[in-house]
Amino acid sequence: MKTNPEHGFGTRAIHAGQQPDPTTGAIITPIYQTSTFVQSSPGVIKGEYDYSRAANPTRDALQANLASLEGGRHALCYASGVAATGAVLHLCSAGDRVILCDDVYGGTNRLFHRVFAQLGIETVLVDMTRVENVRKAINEHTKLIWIETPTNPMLKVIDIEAVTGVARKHRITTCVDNTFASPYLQNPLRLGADIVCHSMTKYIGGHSDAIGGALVTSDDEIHQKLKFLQLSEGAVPGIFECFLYLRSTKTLHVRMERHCQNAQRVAEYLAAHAAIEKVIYPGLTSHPQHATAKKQMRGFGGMVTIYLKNGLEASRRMLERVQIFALAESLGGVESLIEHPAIMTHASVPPDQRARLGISDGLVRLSVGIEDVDDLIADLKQALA
Ligand code: P1T
Repeated sequence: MKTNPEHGFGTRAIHAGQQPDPTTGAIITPIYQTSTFVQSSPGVIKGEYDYSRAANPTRDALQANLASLEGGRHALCYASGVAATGAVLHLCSAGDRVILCDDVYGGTNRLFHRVFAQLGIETVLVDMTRVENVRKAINEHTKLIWIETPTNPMLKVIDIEAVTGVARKHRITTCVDNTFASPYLQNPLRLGADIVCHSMTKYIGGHSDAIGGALVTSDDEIHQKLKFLQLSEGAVPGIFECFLYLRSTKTLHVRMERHCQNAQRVAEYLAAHAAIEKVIYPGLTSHPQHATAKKQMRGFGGMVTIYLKNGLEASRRMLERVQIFALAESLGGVESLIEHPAIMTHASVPPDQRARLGISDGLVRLSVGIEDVDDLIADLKQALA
């Protein structure tokens, strides 16, 4: 079926980028598990394909699907979310400044500060919940503004339209890491961003069985540069992974609805619990950027962050006692996960930066899955008893 941008999200999720196989009629795009394509004469290829690092039909179908879901013209897929992030950073050169929001995934922080810093790219950390902080950090060398929203793990919500508006005036490229929201809840290109980045490992994949990343843009020039880098650097996903992601996006809208419902219930339950000092969830009216979240997101997502009253002792006890929630890094799968950012996902963030952000020993992050919510709440109740 040919889809168009007017089709609803669910229709595009299931059909965009995919046609029945022309040779057999198979409804599902085949796994073209091949590294190369035969040529009849040097340089004479049958269709569009010569070598799978450059392009592969299964990956092309996934890329077309993701472009449609984000409302973009082009998508490129990568071997991981950090590989996708690195590809965007390679648009910068020595001497350039990048403005990064202060609360991001620990691996993103490490990539900017410990890999690209060595190549002469300066990173300035900014709390982007105040747009004037972004304005102040811009200088003549600023090439890129990297927004993650909601942020990992503090769930700050950044006004995408406000920040991209400032960037546009200064001709600075913007990239939004949309991993926590997924394309179902938020479409940054429509809010002025130049590039959207995803760790497909999370909600897009949704089943905790593959690692992958993606970039989406509507800017032809940026796409051509990124496509050249994808070919030249080669951090492409495996073909079977592309098939898994293509299968996963078909249910993204249904999964996200349930993630949002369950997370809201879990957040409300924990907010009223005596052992909890504070709950951070964009869907609670107590969240400082609740209004921004309401404006730019279709739902508030599946991530909930909490502070326990008794620091490390209480958080360790809770994390060891959960039965349905699994103690593990990562997020966005159908199964609920729980983790300790200071010791696990954000251990690579320098301690003083963690302290400034509030990533303390009492902080616990929940990725609320799509199990029966009453069972999830009962599990948290017994773990906190
Ligand atoms: O793990 P990978 O697919 O390379 O994705 C990196 C990444 C990028 N952006 C965000 C917002 C992320 O949360 C991640 C990965 N995050 C975890 C593994 C985690 O547990 O937070």
